[in-house]
Amino acid sequence: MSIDVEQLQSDLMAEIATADLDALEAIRVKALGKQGAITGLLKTLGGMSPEERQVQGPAIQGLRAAVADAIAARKAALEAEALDAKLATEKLDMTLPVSTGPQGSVHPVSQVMDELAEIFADLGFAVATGPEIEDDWHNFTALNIPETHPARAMHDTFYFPDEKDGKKMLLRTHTSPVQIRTMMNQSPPIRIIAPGRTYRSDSDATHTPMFHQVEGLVIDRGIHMGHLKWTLETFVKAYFERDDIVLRLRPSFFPFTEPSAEVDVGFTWVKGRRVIGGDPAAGNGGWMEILGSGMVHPKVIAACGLDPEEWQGFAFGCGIDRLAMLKYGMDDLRAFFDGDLRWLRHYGFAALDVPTLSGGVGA
Ligand code: 2NL
Repeated sequence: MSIDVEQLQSDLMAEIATADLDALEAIRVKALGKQGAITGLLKTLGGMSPEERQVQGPAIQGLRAAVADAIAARKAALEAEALDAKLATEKLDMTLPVSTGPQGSVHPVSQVMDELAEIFADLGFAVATGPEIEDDWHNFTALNIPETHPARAMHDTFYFPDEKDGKKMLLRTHTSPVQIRTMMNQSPPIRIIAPGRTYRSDSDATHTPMFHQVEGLVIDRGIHMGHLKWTLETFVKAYFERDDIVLRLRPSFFPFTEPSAEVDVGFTWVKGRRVIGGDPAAGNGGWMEILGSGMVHPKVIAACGLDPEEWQGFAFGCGIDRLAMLKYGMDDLRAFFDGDLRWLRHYGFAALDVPTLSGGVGA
């Protein structure tokens, strides 16, 4: 039996040299597959005499290796060619804007809380938090509001069913209990703000049963009304981003402060709208009440285990929802908590520039 190995090899090589990827696969099957020509030649080795096999064995193996290598090389070349062609015709513009999925937004109340934390951080205040479910001692008694005090009824409190140990549990009506807990757990000097959710059984165009409040508290030696007034002026200027803020302190009453003062901020009429800032004495404006404040009542300081002869302080409280409405122009409080996505898209803030709209104090 004589096979022209060389002839077969040169035929296959010629075919491989011009084959495309599909033809290449057909050649591989035809030569090296189960029924392939070279596979058939390898099978004939078994029937040969040792002498003949000595000659034909290496020749056929050499053929098989040469053809397999040639197919692999041609395949790699064709694939590289295809990739080059693709790269030459396709364009990838890395400067195109990325298409984003649905985006959430930061609620105006969260935005304002961040702004408040930033402004007061610059003045040395820490943010304090506490439970929204409180007992009546922290929410009322410690604040000089005894059981019979009319303020308890005025607060329209949400009470829980009576506890076995006689503790009356409730939803906090203000964030003052956070300040009470801070005074009992930390030593003066204390400078904190307590922002958070508060609850009163009240619902109309200007009241929601859940609302947000921020209270501030300073306890140190020798604190007086001057510190209160400067702090509030600095805060209101930073928050509304205006230097021409005029405040008016009016005598008032809260059980937990003495003396107490309501704080009005001057506004100016601009195109039929009230804009915070300017002096009402100039004639084109008026006063808007934004805060309640006062010197912490000695009985409150004593209830927290501190000596009121040594430690004094001021405190203030203010509605965050209203602060947000005044700065960002929302006019319906109830829409704040409806969860209407159209409202949130309109009034919400981008998640990546959360704080620092106000830039803090002295920025
Ligand atoms: C208002 C009035 C105010 C306080 C809150 C306070 C807290 C402690 C002691 C004394 Cl622990 N005072 N807070 C003081 C004055 C006024 O809020 O109209 N809030 C919306």
